Formats: sequence, C-alpha cells, structure tokens
Amino acid sequence: MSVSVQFVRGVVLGAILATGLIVSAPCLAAGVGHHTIDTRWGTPGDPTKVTRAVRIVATEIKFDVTHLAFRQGETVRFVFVNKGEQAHEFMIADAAEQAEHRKAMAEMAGMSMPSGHDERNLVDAKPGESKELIWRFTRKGRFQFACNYVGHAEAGMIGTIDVR
Ligand SMILES: [Cu+2]
Repeated sequence: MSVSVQFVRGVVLGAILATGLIVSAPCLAAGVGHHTIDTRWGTPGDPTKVTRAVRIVATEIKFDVTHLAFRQGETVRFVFVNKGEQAHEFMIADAAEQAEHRKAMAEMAGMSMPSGHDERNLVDAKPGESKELIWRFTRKGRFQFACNYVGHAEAGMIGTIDVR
C-alpha cells in the first residue's frame, strides 16, 4: 500500500512540476540556491526576508478569511492553524493549478487517505496542528488559496489572493 501511495505522490509531484513549476534560469545564474523554483504565482520565500505575517484558521468547512491582498515582491509568513476536526490544507496557486491538485487529491482519495504531505506551495495540517508557509509574491495577478481535500473547496475552503 505504501508503494502505491509513494507512486501516486510521485505522479502528483510530476504533474505539478510539469504544469506549474519552472526552474528559474536567472535564479540559478545568480546562485540563489533555495530560490531555484519559480511559479506563475510566486516562489518559496526566504524566512529571513519576511515582510508580513498572516494567520489563517481552518474549521469545518471554511477558512476565517476569504480574500488577501499583497504587493508584488512581498514575502509573507502564513501561519495556518487547523482548529477543525479534520485534516485541512492551505495551498497557494493559480486557479488552474488548484483545479489540477484538486483532481489529484480526488484520485488519491479513491486509493488511500492523503495525509500530512507538504510541498513548496502547500501545507497540510492535522486537527490542532499549526504549520508555516513562507511565500514570496513575485508576480502581479489574481491567485487562490484553497484546501483541496475532496469537497472542501466546493464547500467554501477557497479564497482569492490579489497581488498588485
Ligand atoms: Cu479542508
């Protein structure tokens, strides 16, 4: 069973790499080691360069905020607090990538329970758990934060992020 879970995660990660994450040549050239992943909606942030902190609380079935706005270039420390009784995730992406991940989560749920798997642009918190995600908004646009457990975004666990 764990083999199939690993396999599915590999496939999901592969899909994310293929669709959303691009190796950023300028960053590589500049030698900025941990900033080598870039997306259409930003890049993992440097913890020493955080300019703003935002706390988001999840319960069943909602986030306590539905809209966030940032300036281009801001590095934000998101503190994701799960005060619910189920696992929830907090993922930052554009609408297309959120939909893609939602599809993958639905496919995984058919085989086994997804759990505790963090990626660069998402944290997964068990009930009572808090997790941090540091993200730098390098591009202007309208993005989304969402919990993509089956049915959660549809029930309201989705919000907008405007970067200006
Ligand atoms: Cu959720």
